[in-house]
Amino acid sequence: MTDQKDSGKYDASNIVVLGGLDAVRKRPAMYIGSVSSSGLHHMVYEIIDNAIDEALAGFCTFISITIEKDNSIIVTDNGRGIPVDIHPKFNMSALEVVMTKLHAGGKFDKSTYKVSGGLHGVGLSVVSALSKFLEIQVKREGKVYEQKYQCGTPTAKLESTGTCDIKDTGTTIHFWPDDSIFTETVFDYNILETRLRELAFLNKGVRIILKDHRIEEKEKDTEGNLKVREREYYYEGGIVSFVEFLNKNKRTLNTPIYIFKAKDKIELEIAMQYSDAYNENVYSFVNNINTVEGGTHLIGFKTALTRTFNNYIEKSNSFKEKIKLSSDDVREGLTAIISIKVPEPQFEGQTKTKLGNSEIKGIVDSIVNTSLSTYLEENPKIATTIIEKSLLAARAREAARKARELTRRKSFLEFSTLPGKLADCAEQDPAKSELFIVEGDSAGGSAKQGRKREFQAILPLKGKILNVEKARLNKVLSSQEITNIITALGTSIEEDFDLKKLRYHKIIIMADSDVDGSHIRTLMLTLFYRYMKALIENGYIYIAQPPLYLIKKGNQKFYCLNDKEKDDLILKIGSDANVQRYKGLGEMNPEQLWETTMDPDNRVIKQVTIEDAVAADQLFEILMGDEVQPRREFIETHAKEVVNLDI
Ligand code: 0RA
Repeated sequence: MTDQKDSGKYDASNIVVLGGLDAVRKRPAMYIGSVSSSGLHHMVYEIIDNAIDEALAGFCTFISITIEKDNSIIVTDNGRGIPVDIHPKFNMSALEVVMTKLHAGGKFDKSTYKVSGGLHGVGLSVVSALSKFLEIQVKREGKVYEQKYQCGTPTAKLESTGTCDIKDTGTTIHFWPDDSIFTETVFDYNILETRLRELAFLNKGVRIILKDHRIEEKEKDTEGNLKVREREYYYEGGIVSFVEFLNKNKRTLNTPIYIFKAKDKIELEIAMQYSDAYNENVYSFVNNINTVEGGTHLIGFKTALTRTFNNYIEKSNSFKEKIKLSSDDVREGLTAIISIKVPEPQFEGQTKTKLGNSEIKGIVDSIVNTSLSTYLEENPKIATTIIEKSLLAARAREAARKARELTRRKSFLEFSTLPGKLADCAEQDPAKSELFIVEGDSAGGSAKQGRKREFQAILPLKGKILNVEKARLNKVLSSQEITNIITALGTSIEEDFDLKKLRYHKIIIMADSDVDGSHIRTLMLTLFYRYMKALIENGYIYIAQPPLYLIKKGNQKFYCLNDKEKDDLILKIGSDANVQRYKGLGEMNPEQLWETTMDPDNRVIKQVTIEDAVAADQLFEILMGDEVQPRREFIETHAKEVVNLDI
C-alpha cells in the first residue's frame, strides 16, 4: 500500500489491490477476528469506519445504522459516495473493485487519518465476502447507482437507476451476514450502541443514528403506531462531552480541561476532569480505536501529568508540605480521554491495542506539560483543589504502604495462614477447586455440611462487607472480612496481585435472592472489580442461583429459580402442588443446599463478565457511589434486575 500518489483528485487508478476474496471465506477469522459475536459486529464497524474516514476528511456529517427485523444491517452516510468510474486495470467500476478485491481502498490521502489499526481497515470486500446478500447504493454527481452481491460476487453490473440532486451524495450498504459462516447472527443493540456513542464522542459534529426495527417502544408515533427503538448520538462538545458523560454520577472538582494541538502531522486531543472518587478512569484512543493496552501516547500523558503537578507544587507557596506526588496520586479521581490521530500508527500487544510509535511519547509529554502548566497558573483555585486531593492520596498511599508492610510481615495476605473461618477443600489444583463465599453464618454452616470437601471450600461472610468504592486502600485493608477473602484467594491485590497464586478457579458468590443479597453481591463485585479485576476478566467469578421455590407433588420434588419457572411448572403439573418459598439460603438444610445450589450436575451459576468497562464502571458508581439520586432512579427503573444483579 506504499506506491500511492498524493494527487488531489481521486480517480479509479488510485486504488491499490492486494489479493482475491476466496481466502476471506476460507479463513474469516483472519480478517475479522472471529466468527462469533465480535466478528459479526466487526462487519458493521468496517462500513462505519469508512464513513468516519469520510467525516474526518470533511465530507460526511451523518451516519445511520439500522438493524432490520431479519437481522440484516443498513448503513447509510452522506459522504462523497464510493467512486463508480471504470478502473482501467480491472475493467470494472471502482465500486466493484472496492467490494470484490481484498484491501482495495482509494483513500491514502495523507492529509486525513485513516482508521486502520488492529483488525480495522480490512476493507469493504471482507464485508461483502462474508454476506449472504449485500445491496449497495451510491449517490454521486447527481446519479443513483446500485449493485447487488451474493457471497462477495456481484449478481449484475453496477447500474445507474435514477437521478438525484447534485448535492445529495453518499453510500448505503444493506447486508445479510452469511449464517453458514457466523456462529452468531443476531446483532446486539447494546454492543452497537456503546461503540456508536463512543464514535460520536470521538468525532464531534458527526450525527450517528441507531435504529432497531426488531424492537418496538412504548411511545407511539403521530399515526398511533408503536415506534421502533431509535437513538441519536451527536456531541458538539466531543470528548469534553465524553468526560461529562462518564462523570455524570460523580461529584466533580472542575469543569473539564480541554487540550488540542496539531503538530508534526499528529492531532492530539485531551479532555480531563477530576471528581471526589478514588479510582481513575482514563481511556485512550488512536485513530478512534480504543487502545486498551495503552502505549506511548498514554505514557507521555501520565509522565507529563505527574511532572506538571510536582513542578507546580515546587513553585507555589500554597503547599506547606513538599511531598513528591506519584503518578498514581495525580490520577486519583481523574476521568480523562486521550484521543490522538496518527498517520501511521504501529499497533502492538496481545490484542493489537497498544500504540508502539516511540516518537509519540515525547510529543504528547511536551504538549500536555505546556498546556497543563498554563492551565494551572491561570486557574490557581482549581489547581489547589486538585493538588490537595493528590496530596491526600499520597498520604493515604503512604499509610496503606505501612499497613501493607505490617500485614506482609505477618504474611497476612499470603496464603500461608489461611483465615480461621475458611473451610478449605482437599484438592490442591486450583483448576479443580471451588470457593463458595456465603452470606451469613447459618447458610455458611449448611454449606460446610452439604459441600463436597474434596474440591469445595466455604468462606462464610458476616453480613455486608465494606464498600470499597467509598474507602481508600488503608481502610480496605483494615477490614477483616475483606482480608479474609484476599487471603483465601491467595492472589493479594493491586501491584502485588499475582493471578498464578489464585487458589480456586471458580469463586462463587452465594447470597440470598433478595435486595440485601443483591447488595452483598454488588459489594463483592466492587471489591473484585476495583482490586482484582483480572479475576473477572479471566472468568473466575460466578454468582450462585439458589432456587426461590420448592414444589412437591406426591413424592416428586421440583426447585424453581424464579416466579416464572414456578408458574410454568404449576401449569404443567397442576395447582395442587405443595409450594414452599425460601426466604433465604439459611432456610435450606445442607442436603437441599447441595442439591440445588452447589452440586455441579444440578446447579445454575452465572459467570460474571466485563462486556463493557464503561458501562460496568458507571453501574458501580451508581450503585456504590455517594450520589443518592441516581441510585434511587436506577433501582426504581431496574428494580427487577437489581434483585438478580449480574454484571
Ligand atoms: C473509496 C474512495 C473514496 C471513498 C470511499 C471509498 C467510501 C467508502 C465508503 C463506505 C461507506 N461509506 C463510504 N464512503 C466513501 C473517496 C471518494 C472520492 O475521492 O470522491
